[in-house]
Amino acid sequence: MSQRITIDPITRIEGHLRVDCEIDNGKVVKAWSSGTMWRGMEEILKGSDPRDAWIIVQRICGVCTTVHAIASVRAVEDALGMDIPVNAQYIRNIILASHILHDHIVHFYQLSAMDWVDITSALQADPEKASAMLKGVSQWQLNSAEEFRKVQKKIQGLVDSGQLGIFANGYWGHSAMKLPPEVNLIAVAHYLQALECQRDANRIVAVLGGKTPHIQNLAVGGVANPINLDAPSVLNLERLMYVKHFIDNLGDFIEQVYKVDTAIFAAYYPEWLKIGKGANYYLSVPELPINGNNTEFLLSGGYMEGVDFSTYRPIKDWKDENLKDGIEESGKHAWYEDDEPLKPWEGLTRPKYTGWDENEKYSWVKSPTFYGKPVEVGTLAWLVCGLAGKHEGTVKHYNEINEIYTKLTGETLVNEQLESTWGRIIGRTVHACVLQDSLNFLWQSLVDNIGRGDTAAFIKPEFEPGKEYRGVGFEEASRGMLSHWIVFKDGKITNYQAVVPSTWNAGPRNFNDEPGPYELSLVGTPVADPKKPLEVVRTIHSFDPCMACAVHMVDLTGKELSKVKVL
Ligand code: NFE
Ligand code: MG
Repeated sequence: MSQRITIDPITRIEGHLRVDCEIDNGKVVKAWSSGTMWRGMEEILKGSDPRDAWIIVQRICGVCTTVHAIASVRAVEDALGMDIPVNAQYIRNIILASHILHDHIVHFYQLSAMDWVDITSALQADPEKASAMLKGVSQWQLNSAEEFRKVQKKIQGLVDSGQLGIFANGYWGHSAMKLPPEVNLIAVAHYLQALECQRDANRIVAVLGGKTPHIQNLAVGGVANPINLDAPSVLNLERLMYVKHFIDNLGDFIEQVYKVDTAIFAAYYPEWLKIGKGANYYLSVPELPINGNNTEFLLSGGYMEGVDFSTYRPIKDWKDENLKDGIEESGKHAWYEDDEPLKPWEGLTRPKYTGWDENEKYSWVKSPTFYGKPVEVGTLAWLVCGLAGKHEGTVKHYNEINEIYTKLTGETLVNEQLESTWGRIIGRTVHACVLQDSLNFLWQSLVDNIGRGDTAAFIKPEFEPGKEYRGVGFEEASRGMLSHWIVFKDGKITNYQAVVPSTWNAGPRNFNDEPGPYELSLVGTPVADPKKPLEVVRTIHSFDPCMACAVHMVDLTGKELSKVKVL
């Protein structure tokens, strides 16, 4: 007999996401993904000065703040056809990479680990055995039996007090939890250590960006960081060394903890390397430009159908017409007036709330498509495109995770297994490793360039009166490909559309009624207990949803838009 469940809201994500599933014979057969909050950023921007847009649009989200700011200045610079100083590229890139590292660490440990880890089982673990398990795969100094004993004591204290605090409301004791007590203990220890480590990533953003969240140092034409190695209160040698110290700390944690835990978890959850495949098309864009005119990048991008490497098409830079031409958004199943797919420069955001109806409109998230197809963006897409394109760092770090996996299981991961819930998480870890390498490179490049006497960080943008400008700013953000599309004339924005990673992945059915990536990824997922749909949450969490970004809309009347039905 088929059954319906509604999970509303899905928690440990940013914003409000509702997922409805039809379950038949213990498996999901159909799913609907709904963004349930409404805001209005794209409309607010109309009439603003394009040079101010970045500071407004980064308020789309309190999670991926820097990414919208940077995409926005890139869009205006693209419209003006202007280059920026190389120091500005390095500084923006260091901010972006650090920000994404923070995001990935928090996703793995704070937002999704508790879907896989049974914290109460950690109390049964033998700390000596936990420590011994990590010998030979990790050199992290906090993997000692003594450290694990301390963590066990902490958990015992929480359990005894009856207040699990940050660990309350987990699916403890669920039949889908498979880790042995020692691995559960390791995971909880690293959860707590990750809280410390992610701060170092944020500190880099704050030192260079002036504050975080929501950096203050951008400008159309570069950055507003005055550079002088010997002067106080500017970007000087002391601050650069401070940044370097945090980059090094992050490197240790990512290599010795995050990477190793990823392989260990995968080894204990091999079935999740078969469940959770989303859309059949993958898209990522090149990121971390290292010259002033955006023609050379540290990270590659591309398009691919499934994991058929013969279909891989590299995207060399953001000017690629095939990339720009393929992107459209439809509101057919979303609460907007306009059903027909529109190109973002012509895009419209006219809200029209009609209630939740699975056959009509059921989400505030629009449905983006690439040449009419639903496309998955994000770390899984980025990983498979990087492997197909033989991106050196991607291949290296992926192989290293695979080596640990082989040590533990005697098996080797194959590409088909990456199209899965756990594949998405592996992709995120590989992305973090590659970003970490990039940070070292970028920091050194910045210091060397300043050392050669180049302290330029800003070029004044020039605007021609009466001319209509159009530009697009692409970015490979934490959750995947982001693009900001701007049209302006005489210093005023006439249209602005953000096509956001979580919009691509969380989008409802498209103009041709095909489901979006979240919806597709849930089909076939086993659900042991429909009252505790942990399995559904695992797959949705693997995308790292951000609904503030996906909708960039908020209901100003405070009206309740939907109700919790089950769970
Ligand atoms: Ni609000 Fe975001 C990222 C953007 S959303 S987190 O990464 O852009 O998908
Ligand atoms: Mg939008």
